[in-house]
Amino acid sequence: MGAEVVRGNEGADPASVAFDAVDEGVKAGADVVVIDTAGRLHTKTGLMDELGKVKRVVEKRAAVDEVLLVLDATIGQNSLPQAKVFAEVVDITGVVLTKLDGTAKGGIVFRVQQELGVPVKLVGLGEGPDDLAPFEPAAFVDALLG
Ligand SMILES: Nc1nc2c(ncn2[C@@H]2O[C@H](COP(=O)(O)OP(=O)(O)OP(=O)(O)O)[C@@H](O)[C@H]2O)c(=O)[nH]1
Ligand SMILES: [Mg+2]
Repeated sequence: MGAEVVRGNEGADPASVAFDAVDEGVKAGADVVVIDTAGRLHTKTGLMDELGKVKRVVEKRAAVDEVLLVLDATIGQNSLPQAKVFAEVVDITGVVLTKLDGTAKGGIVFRVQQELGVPVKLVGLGEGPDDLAPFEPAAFVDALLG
């Protein structure tokens, strides 16, 4: 996709890598810096604490505009406890619902929305770079009930 990737040394503190990425983005005049917090299980307290730290450290360099929680539509009810734990650690501003191109319809996002009070902003409709699309509520409901 042509994005610049900022890496850290193996074993480096994720918060420091995230800080460096934002620092480089600011210096380069980038429009957007995306921090992907790969492989984070909500049941692992250490990883959740680390996530909170990533946000606090990054905020020393620039304001965080969005905190998106990516939920996999195929995991159904399991999304809810996951969303709750993430919301305790960081202020989530929106949900990304992936894998809506399969048979899963992602009805759990109604509960997630009620619980977190934030909108679904993007949906995943495939594995290609153009398959992340803005969420269209009417089309979502039609697919859910259709
Ligand atoms: N069909 C389909 N596949 C998707 C979608 N979103 C992600 N995938 C696929 O699902 C797999 C896992 O996606 P990742 O983005 O690596 O998942 P992740 O949650 O970031 O995983 P970790 O970083 O390991 O925690 C990949 O093969 C993706 O291409 C989607 O909306 N539709
Ligand atoms: Mg990942």
